[in-house]
Amino acid sequence: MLAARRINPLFRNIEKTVKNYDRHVSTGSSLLSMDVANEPDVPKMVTDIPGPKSKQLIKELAQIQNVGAVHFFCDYDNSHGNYLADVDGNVMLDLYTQISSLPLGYNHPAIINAVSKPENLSTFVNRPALGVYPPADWVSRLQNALLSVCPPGMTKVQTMACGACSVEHGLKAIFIKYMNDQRSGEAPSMEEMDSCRVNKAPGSPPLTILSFDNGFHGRTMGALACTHSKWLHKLDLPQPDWPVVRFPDLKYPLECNTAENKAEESKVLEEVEDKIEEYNKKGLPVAGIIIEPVQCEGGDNFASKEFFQGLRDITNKRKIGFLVDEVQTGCGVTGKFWAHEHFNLTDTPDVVTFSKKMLTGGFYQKESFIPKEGYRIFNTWVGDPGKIALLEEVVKVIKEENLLDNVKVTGNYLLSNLEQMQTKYPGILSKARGLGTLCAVDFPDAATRDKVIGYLRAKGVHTGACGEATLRFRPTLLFQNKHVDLFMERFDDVLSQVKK
Ligand code: PSZ
Repeated sequence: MLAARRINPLFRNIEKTVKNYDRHVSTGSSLLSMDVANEPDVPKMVTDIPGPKSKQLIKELAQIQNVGAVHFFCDYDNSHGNYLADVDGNVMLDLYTQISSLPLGYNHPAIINAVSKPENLSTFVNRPALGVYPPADWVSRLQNALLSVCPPGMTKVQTMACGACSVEHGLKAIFIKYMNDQRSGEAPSMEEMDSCRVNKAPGSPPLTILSFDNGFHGRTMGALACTHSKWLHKLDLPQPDWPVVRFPDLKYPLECNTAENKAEESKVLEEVEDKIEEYNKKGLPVAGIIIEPVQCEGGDNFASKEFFQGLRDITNKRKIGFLVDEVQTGCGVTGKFWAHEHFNLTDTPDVVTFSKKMLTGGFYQKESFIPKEGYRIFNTWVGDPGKIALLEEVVKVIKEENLLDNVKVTGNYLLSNLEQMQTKYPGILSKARGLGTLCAVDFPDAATRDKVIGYLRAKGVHTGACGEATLRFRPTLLFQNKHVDLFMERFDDVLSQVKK
């Protein structure tokens, strides 16, 4: 850290940044009217993107890796709050935030502070195999970082590495619970223990998980079997025969299509029941259902709380698992800490997965879904205490600064502005929708959407796409109305250009 202080301009600024931040926190000022540390007032664009330095680095990286997905190289030292700097000196308002994974933006003083505290040094230096050799502060860190923001009614948490890894292990917890119920809690037979090692029944039972078309749950093999958004994720990879049901296709504006949307959701719930019956009958019993509270990668598709209540009721009635994947919707972006809190479910989900803004992967689970034996949900690291130390700070800031309120205020403002823009540009924008700052709007086609994203970036606003023709908003929890105004001004310009 000392060596870094000498050479890294970021570290030179730490003390100043942290001191200013401490002053801000101690005065208890509200972020709704507060500047984020070191954030610029406006974007600054000096080159095309990718600029010459980015292009050179992309060329060099191409000698080592496939660079087909690299947009540009970033200058993280000079990125602050909601603003991302690139290596060519461009500074953009970032509404995409590393694929929706920055709770407090870039170089937040509370996080820098956590990294620079001497008492945290060992946590960052020594990475333990947490499942077998946890450090003394592990319990209190779990309590501060993860249990203090448990979904209501849930009290157990398991850390993991990334989102897909969390989904994988969440699915395993569901299968293991299902088979434990089948055996009425008895120990497995010798035959089961022998046969599973070579992928044969009865130890490897032909169980399935029901998922939804256009859902995204990660790219590892089990998670991928539940992922149905783009062919690029799936092509050439063998997949198990697991049931897939379409996600409700709601008509907008919602308030003008209530009856139709209700009928659509009831129909999908019937299709879920039918599909479970079909798979049970053909000897591939459905052990659980996995779903995102809002289908994010698949196009920001929303369904009503009644739909989710219906699913929870089906899974409870049939005694199968219900996994709610909050990797992208969790950590406050919808205005509640967990998106499924909006649904008033009759019972908590059985498993809730998280990652992205939570900085660590993992999942909450009902106690009955924790396997009896150790080493069943396990790997070398089972997460990373360094990330939990950072999450502790993030959770503290979210609470101290009432960031969920900030998200509600900014989210409402963003959505009402999108609705106004949709009225102004009816041929270009449709289906403005959102919960908190997790907002989206549709374009007539991907080409128009991508053109708008390009033009916006040239004007210093970095946004992201999802689904076929959707623009999505994934800002930090520090995103404020003034940022919305700045975006809308540029959005209006770009749309009037596209309209011509
Ligand atoms: O292209 C990709 O691999 C992307 S782009 C966005 C994601 C992945 N999102 C990750 C994600 C998610 O949105 C949901 C709802 N569930 C699971 C995942 C997987 O998380 P990671 O990427 O950490 O494995």
